[in-house]
Amino acid sequence: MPPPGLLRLGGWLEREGIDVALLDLAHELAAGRLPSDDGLCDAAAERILARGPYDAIGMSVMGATLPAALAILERIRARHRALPLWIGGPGTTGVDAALIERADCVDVVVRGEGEITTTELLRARARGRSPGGIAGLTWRGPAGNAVREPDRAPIADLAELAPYAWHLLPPIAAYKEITGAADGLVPVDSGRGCVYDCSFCTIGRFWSRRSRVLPAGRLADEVEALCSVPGARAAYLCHDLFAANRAHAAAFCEEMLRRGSPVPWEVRARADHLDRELLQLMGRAGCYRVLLGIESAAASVRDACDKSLRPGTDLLAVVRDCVEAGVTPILSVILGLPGEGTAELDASLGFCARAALLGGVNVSLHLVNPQPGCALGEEHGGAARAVAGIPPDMARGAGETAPERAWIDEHPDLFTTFALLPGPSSAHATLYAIASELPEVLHRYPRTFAVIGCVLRTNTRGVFEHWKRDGRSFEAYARVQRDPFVDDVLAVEQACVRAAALSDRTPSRGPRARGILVQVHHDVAAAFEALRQGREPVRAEGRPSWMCAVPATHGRALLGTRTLRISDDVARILAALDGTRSMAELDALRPGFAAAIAHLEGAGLVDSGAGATAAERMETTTP
Ligand code: B12
Ligand code: SF4
Repeated sequence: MPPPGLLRLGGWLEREGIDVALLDLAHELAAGRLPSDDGLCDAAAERILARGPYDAIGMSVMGATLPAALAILERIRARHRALPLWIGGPGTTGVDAALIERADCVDVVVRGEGEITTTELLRARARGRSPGGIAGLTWRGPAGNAVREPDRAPIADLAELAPYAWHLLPPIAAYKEITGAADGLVPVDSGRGCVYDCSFCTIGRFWSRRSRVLPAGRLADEVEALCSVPGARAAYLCHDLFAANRAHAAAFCEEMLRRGSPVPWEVRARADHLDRELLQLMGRAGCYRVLLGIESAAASVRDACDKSLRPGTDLLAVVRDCVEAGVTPILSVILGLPGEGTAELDASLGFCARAALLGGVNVSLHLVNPQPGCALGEEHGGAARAVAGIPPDMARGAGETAPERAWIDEHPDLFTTFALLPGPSSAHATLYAIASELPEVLHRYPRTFAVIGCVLRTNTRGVFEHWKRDGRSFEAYARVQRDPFVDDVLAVEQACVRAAALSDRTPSRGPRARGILVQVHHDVAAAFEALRQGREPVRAEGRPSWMCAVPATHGRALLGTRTLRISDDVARILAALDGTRSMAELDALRPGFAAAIAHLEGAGLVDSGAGATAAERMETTTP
């Protein structure tokens, strides 16, 4: 995705009459216009300078990209000693003074919101004045020391923000072509900041513990405007606290509904800011996904990291409300937070496994990272260390070239983004294995996983460890349990995986069945329902029967799959609907077919008549 902060900042500066150029180095790298090896920073510096001359150069950083930014700036400084070099963005949190003291290639750090501070800085520079007295800056004083000006008061009304300066970056379509992402997701600067101060997170402090939103009408305008942006298909609302202001969230939804929900959108939010009624409204207004910072299912661990979740919040109920509203929740859970022992870890993993049984839920597990600028960084940064083979999530894919490593090795305290909390390597390795492998298994095979847990009489971690000791793929591991009930459940879940991936867009002559048929020997539908309700399933063996896995969609988004128990007759009809015969031909073949097909279409099992570009075709499997 393109950088929303710089699109906004660029628009603001242009509106102030300032000549701006933007260069997205991440995009240049992805497009193959920069090398990904040790020559990256040299080439990036060349590329920046080739578009000059400039009065000043600013780099936008996250903790992950800070070493690369410094390596690039030092190369620019070597060529142009007098050119002012500035830095801004979330990666400066907590390290602004140290950067000024230790990095000769940084003259000024713009802390927090950039619009007004950068305008004042540029004006001062144009008049030949020093940055002294400009709120929001940390700069190098005459004696070489870091001067920290007071914090900048945030812009009170975000309606004052400028529109994105789209023309300063490649078009969205160029971003999407390069990454091959079909999502067409575009970031919308929908609100800024957070009032909380979770110990592992820098966002609250970066934005001075304030939360502001773009007025609902303006936000709806910006989301709707994506309709006319080639390559854009959905909006990614950047604000971390969607629905902190419930009235604003509801007003935005109503506004989107009034406009016919023209663009699907997704948000990040806290579980204690959502409720059933709001989620239903969000779902109707086009929201298809919400990222929820769960952090830990153990209240003691959440309290220890100052999550400050409203007492009495029922996390599982919120997840269920999301699912029922057609909004896929992404559950972000951090493993290894201070205070997490085996019981707390098991509570978190159990919560994830339980939530996955609700269907259409994504689990996202992370290892904790003591970044600079947050309480964990302050407390544990000194003892934090990089662990070979375990890239911290906040730094994944960064810091790998020699110039970046040189910065990290020389100043490890500035780059704890690349380190993990102190602890035994074996504990890191265990958590890393769980974080990297459990989510996908829970996504694909939540019920098989749960049924094996019932058979083995063990918890989520127990099944995971048993599987890992076996050493095979999860599917093969499930099969070697040699349990016909597990086989049936696995077969239906495998059908779901394949149903979600089915996509046949060739035109058909007539009705075509959707999904995948599986023959089973147990009452799998009843077992699934029991699991969904959190009960142990009963293995009810019976005569062979049919289940059908069908893709479940919400607007244009694929939410997951549904499974339906169907009769032998329906299975026979579906198997005959391969799209090669028109409705009239089918009806002539067997009178009454048309009525039956219309009924099945209503149940979502069949795609309509001749000429339709059906989305899915039917397959049949027997376990
Ligand atoms: C959208 C988003 C993305 C998008 C777009 C990223 C981008 N280049 O901006 C994508 C998906 C690509 C992304 C990727 C990553 N992200 Co991200 N992302 C966000 C998110 C949700 C919103 C950012 C945003 O739009 N903020 C609103 C705008 C207005 O603010 P802003 O960007 O900070 O810009 C303002 C000021 O900072 C300032 N400013 C910024 N830069 C500069 C530069 C100068 C010179 C000046 C003067 C001013 C200035 O002016 C802007 C306007 O006021 C934030 C969370 C959040 N809510 O902040 C995480 C966040 C920024 N991401 C984060 C991370 C870790 C990453 C990744 C490193 C993850 C990974 N390992 O791959 C990658 C890095 C990719 C990259 N290219 O660098 C972390 C950063 C933590 C930290 N302290 O460094 C955050 C805070 C989320 C978190 N979990 O804590 N991200
Ligand atoms: S984790 Fe979420 S609630 Fe906590 S400080 Fe960060 S953005 Fe705010």
